[in-house]
Amino acid sequence: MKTPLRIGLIGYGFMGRTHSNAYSQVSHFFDSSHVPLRQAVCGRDEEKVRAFAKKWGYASYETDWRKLVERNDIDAIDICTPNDSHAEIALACIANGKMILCEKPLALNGAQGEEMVAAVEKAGLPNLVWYNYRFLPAVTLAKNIVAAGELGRVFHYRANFLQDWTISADLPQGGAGLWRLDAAAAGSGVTGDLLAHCIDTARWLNGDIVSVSAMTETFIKERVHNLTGQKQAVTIDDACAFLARFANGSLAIFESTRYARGHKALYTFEINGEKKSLAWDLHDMNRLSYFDHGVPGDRRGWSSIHCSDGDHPYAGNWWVPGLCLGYEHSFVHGLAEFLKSLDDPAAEKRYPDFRHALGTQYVCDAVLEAARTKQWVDVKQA
Ligand code: SOE
Repeated sequence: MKTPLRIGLIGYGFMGRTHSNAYSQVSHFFDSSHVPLRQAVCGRDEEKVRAFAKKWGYASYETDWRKLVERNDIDAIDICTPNDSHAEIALACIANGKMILCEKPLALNGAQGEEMVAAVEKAGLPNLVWYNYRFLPAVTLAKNIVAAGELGRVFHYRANFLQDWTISADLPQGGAGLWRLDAAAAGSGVTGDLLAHCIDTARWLNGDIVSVSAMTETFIKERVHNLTGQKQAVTIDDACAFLARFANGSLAIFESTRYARGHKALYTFEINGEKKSLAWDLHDMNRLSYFDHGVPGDRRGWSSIHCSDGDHPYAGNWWVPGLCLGYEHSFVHGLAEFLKSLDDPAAEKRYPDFRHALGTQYVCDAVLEAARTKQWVDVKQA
């Protein structure tokens, strides 16, 4: 028997679209006794939210998120608003007994995240944070290889997330689309927005990060604020690089910027173990680069696994072998994992829940503190 999972989506920007696509696709490709229904979408601009509801097949709309979370025909709320409202909305969802799927990062900082984790765990409500990249077949294959112990002792982890969209000094901060430049709405710049992705993947693959040393820079010091029309100080980190130690003794280097001319969204990582190394690149997302030192010397070299065969994670649920998947599939897979755990709450969770995302938040907080104090900082563990 199928159980409907009536979704209420709050926010309908870029992430609202990726999640709506996942709700519409998942039941066609992944079996679960839970079937998401696009029950309602919420946004402040009535004309726009009505148009979004029509385009994406939501049965109704609201213009006040408080009304949405109080509706008794909604089972789960998807929070796709800017970061400064995640905690308030999540706490209201919990008070109203709703499951939560929250856009990353979990909150503005660890203190907010702790309150969210305590409340959601006390209420026993299923919860997910949409760190999506781990659900791409090549990244999940990397996880499976590492988890099987095939790398042996891990020595190094390195990751980059590079963009170039904020280089122009004329770009304003704040408001729709540009709240990521406004520290009040975003909490931080590239650390919470981009490095948080790298940290989620890194912690999933290689375990806890225990200490960090960091530097940040704000290249453009003032920008016009869309909400006030005034030039205001920019207080986000435009770029951040940090060194880290993992609990397993390996060393890491992470870098992110929105000032790497030519790079739109280049997320890469590499992990080096005593027996094998793995590397991945978002621009070639279906491939996992793989080096096996166990191969005879004259055949040894990096190989490139195209993760599109039935043997590869998630790929068998889609088309025939060899055909590619894309960015949008990562959200479908994350949702499929969430539905799987509703079917079987005892099964291993492959998705980041609030507690895991709090651990990532603690790393971000420690990175920003390390940059501020120019000291190594120990990372609080979730
Ligand atoms: C920023 O440009 C952004 O859209 C992030 O907010 C997303 O989380 C990332 O996946 C792509 O880049």
